[in-house]
Amino acid sequence: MAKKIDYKFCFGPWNISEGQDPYGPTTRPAQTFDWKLAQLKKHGFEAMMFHDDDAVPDIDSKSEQQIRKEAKELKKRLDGLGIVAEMVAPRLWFAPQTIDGAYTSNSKKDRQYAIDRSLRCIDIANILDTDLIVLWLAREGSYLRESKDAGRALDYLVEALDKMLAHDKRARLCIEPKPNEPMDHAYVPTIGHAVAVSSLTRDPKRVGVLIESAHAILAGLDPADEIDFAMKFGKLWSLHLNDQNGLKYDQDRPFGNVSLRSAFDQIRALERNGYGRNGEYVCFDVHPFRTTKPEHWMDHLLNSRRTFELLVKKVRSFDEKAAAKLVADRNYQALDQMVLEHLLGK
Ligand code: XUL
Ligand code: MN
Repeated sequence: MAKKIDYKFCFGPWNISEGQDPYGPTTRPAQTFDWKLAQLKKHGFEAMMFHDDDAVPDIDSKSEQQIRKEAKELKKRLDGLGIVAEMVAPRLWFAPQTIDGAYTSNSKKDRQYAIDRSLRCIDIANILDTDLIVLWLAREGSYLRESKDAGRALDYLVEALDKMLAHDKRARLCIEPKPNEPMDHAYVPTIGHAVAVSSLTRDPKRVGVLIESAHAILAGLDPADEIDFAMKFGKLWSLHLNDQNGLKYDQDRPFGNVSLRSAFDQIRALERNGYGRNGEYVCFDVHPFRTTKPEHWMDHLLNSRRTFELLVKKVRSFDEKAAAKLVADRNYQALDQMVLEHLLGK
């Protein structure tokens, strides 16, 4: 039997957010980036995810040279703390140039901004010694159907991915699909779409995917099936575990918060496909509740990791032989109860 995987965990600075939502301000005091790095280390997480402007603040106002200098300084700090950078992601949804989309904007000049910024992001990743570039395509979609052309958008997107692939032969691009929010309809809403897009690029084997549980649920899909699908193509290079209560706004709840069974199924899919065997991290894209007091600031992350670890034990102690017998006998009623009782500790 293959060796059991020891998982490595990570999160991003935005996962220790201060409680703001679209309808109200922060509910916890602002913290420095260094405090966030220290929390990560203190609580035994191995790596941090970065947006390009987490690594180099105010990136748009800085020269290439200055960006490199600051990225090098950050790398020194990370090395000193023993923290790995899992990935760097261009934040392409904040700038005035991305009001009408980034890679798929109707404005040529603005599309160029998105590409230039992505190339700087790859430079930062290089300095932070990660080859993983995460692309959450936040504003690549339509709000008003007649304002865009989905086929043309795909051409623009592939053109941008090709420029990134050409810029650095080592970079691996990891598309994080999400079906909606902030757009009404995203152009790359699911893992199937992302895998299809990869096949149009100049180097498909360097274009993979990142699955976020909540995003799959928002697309009406089962995150466990998305995991099996992506891994069949060898494309699951990162993971944002969390949970989501139905088709609402993106909730980023703690892992297992809504459905323990779905969380169990996601880990079962990860285990049977060997996720982590090539050094992939388990990242939690979870947010503290707005009501969380400062003294409980890290609990959503610690709880997500604890639930993950407890469920790994549940997956490893699940009687697969007995389950297979019930499948062979088409006794899915008994299989259903077997899963429930296993989760209930019976
Ligand atoms: C947005 C989302 C982002 C990405 C990183 O829903 O999940 O935080 O994970 O850009
Ligand atoms: Mn995410």
